[in-house]
Amino acid sequence: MEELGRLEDLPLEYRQELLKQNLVPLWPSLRGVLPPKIPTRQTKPIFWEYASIRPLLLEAGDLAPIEKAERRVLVLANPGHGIEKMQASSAIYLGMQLLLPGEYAASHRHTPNAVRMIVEGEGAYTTVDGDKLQMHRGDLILTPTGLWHEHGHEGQEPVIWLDVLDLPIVYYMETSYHEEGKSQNVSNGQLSKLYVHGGVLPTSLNPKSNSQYPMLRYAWADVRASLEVMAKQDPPVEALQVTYVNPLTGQDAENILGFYALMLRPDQTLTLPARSPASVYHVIEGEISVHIAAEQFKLSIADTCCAPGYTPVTLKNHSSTEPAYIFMVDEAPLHRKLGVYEIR
Ligand code: 1HN
Repeated sequence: MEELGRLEDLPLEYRQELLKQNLVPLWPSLRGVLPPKIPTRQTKPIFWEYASIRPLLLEAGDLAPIEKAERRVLVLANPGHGIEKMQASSAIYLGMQLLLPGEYAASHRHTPNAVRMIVEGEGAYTTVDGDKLQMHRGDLILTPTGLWHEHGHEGQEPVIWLDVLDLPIVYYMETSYHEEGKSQNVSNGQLSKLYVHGGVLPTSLNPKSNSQYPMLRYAWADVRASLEVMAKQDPPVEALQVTYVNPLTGQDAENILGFYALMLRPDQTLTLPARSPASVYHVIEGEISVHIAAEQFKLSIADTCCAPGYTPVTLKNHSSTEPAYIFMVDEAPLHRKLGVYEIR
């Protein structure tokens, strides 16, 4: 990249004087922070195979007792950011969490927003803001900023889910912290179950109607059914995609990251245009390939990959008979709020 004068070309004495006063000349670094036309991205296209994570996560079940670990998680880290930073992208954190039968992960709350995408196993629940939410495969459960949450397991088999947080950006802003709490009282509200169909909302007679986040669980059965209805439309809808939204506002379910479910018809290829946010793809059902710039990944059920922003992504269903279903995450709500969202 073209430089605007080099630091080394300045007199040594001058540089030392600047340093002493905590001053830095901009011109040698200007092109670095404002590259021409397209941002420099540390986020690399990376793929994580569930079949390889699973045995290591189960081994962590022996190595890390839940009381000591608090949350038993293997983080899906993007080496482009430095693996120790525990980031998938600049704003997205991903982790696979294991809860064993009988275990309890104590109540806490924190500033980063979280969601869980349930990957495997029955019988676990998470209680968020007093709402006890059962976890079934494919369900999306929200833990928005500041809400108390705890996990428990009343079933027989290990339960595994994908955690998605905006931790990297909240940490970068120096706003990340947590509080420990006591076990929550479960309210009988089952508020999330009241939000069943788009277009109608329960008229506010319930005691928690003041909650900013009335819907905390999006059952996979319902989301899948919505995609199936879209798939039957005539004329056909090209991109079978739904956005997880807050039913009170119609806006994205959380403030920073966006969550979506996509259906690919048998043999369908779908190209998503280059957009400014980084994105994550996680297979709920089916076998797909994901092309990201020069990389191509083959994803089976529960596999996950991520793509940098400003890069087109092509999704392809490998089956000629079965649809494929994909959970997608991006940083679009953040980019829109900041005014930097772009489609190229
Ligand atoms: C957290 O609170 C959970 O509550 C999971 O299950 C993963 C990663 C970073 C920070 C907080 C949870 C997390 C986390």
